[in-house]
Amino acid sequence: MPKVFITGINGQDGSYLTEHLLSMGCEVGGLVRRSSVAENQTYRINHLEKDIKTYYGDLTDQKSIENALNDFKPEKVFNLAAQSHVRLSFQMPAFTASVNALGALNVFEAVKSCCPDAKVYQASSSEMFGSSVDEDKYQRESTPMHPVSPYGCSKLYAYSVARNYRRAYSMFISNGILFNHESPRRGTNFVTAKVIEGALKIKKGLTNKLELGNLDSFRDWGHSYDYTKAMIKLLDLDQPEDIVISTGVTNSVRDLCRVVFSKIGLDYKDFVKINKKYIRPQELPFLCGDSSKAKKMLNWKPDYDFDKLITEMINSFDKSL
Ligand code: NAP
Ligand code: F7E
Repeated sequence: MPKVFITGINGQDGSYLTEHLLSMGCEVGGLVRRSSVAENQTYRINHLEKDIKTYYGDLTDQKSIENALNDFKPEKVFNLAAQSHVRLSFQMPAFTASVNALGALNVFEAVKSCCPDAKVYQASSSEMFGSSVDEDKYQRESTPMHPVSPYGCSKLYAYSVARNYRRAYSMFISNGILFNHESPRRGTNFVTAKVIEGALKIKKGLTNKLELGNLDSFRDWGHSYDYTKAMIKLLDLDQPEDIVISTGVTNSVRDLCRVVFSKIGLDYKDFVKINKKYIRPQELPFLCGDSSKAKKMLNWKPDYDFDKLITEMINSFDKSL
């Protein structure tokens, strides 16, 4: 079975992807950043520790990527590492570009020199579409990309250089253009996890309000468990491709609040307050992905819908609070 290397292995997607790959019998290695609190750093993959090989490294340090690849000798590389928070990318634009854009370039260069035949997955994002929506209100592979955040711009650079290296150096690099995906392992400063954790804390009497930003943006929310399966299928193709992964169903942040609070017997209007600090300098107002290409080429469709995703996240956060 193939040897697979993952940057961002301890992130939300990295942990689900590793579980899928190990269950298929793959050998899995990955890059982990040094942190002053090492025990927090790897909480999502601690249960997998004995089955994987991790290397300290950073996407901004190309030598560290090369050292890991030369030692592990992968046949597939998933580049999932990123500064993945859109609002924070406005506060740290250069850092975001350095990790997400130049960091991806470092990964492609490291693969080119250490394991040029390896198939590479680049974690591209629906945030690259920005303000752009087709007339039928979907985004798809052919939709023009007009990003509206430093994060979106950084991901568009990585997406473009992936396509460039594919043609220039005949490298196998595929872009998975993934719409928002969540899970019980989602960081709590992303809106689904924040709303669920906040609502449960209110229910338990630990706080009496939840402060949010824009309630009127729409997102197409799926589950990381499903989306990481699509990543694997994308690299199983014989040719590199750029493919949208989405549910095709969109909900507003207000819908999310209504559903979450009502599932635990509360009315969100009594507790949700707007705090300007969570409003972005520029917002992406609407996302809804057409994943027909994934259905056709990957035979992929999600198992989780919005309701099943939210229910699982509520149950999981409830147990851990
Ligand atoms: P995540 O939970 O934030 O994980 C990001 C991972 O990248 C973490 O392991 C993080 O390590 C690592 N990382 C950050 N900076 C790094 C650096 N300089 N060098 C090495 N590693 C670094 O994100 P996710 O939800 O799993 O997303 C995975 C990828 O898909 C990301 O590239 C994200 O931008 C992209 N994406 C996500 C979504 C989504 O909705 N989840 C949608 C489209 C695309 P630390 O723990 O040390 O920070
Ligand atoms: O925001 C609004 C916010 O931070 C969703 C990343 O995984 O998906 C993710 O990026 C919406 C936005 O995700 C709060 O303004 C309101 O409209 O959960 P989010 P995101 O920005 O869509 C894309 C596809 C990625 O690639 C990214 O890596 O919710 N919102 N109030 C809020 N958002 C947050 N975080 N916190 C609030 O208080």
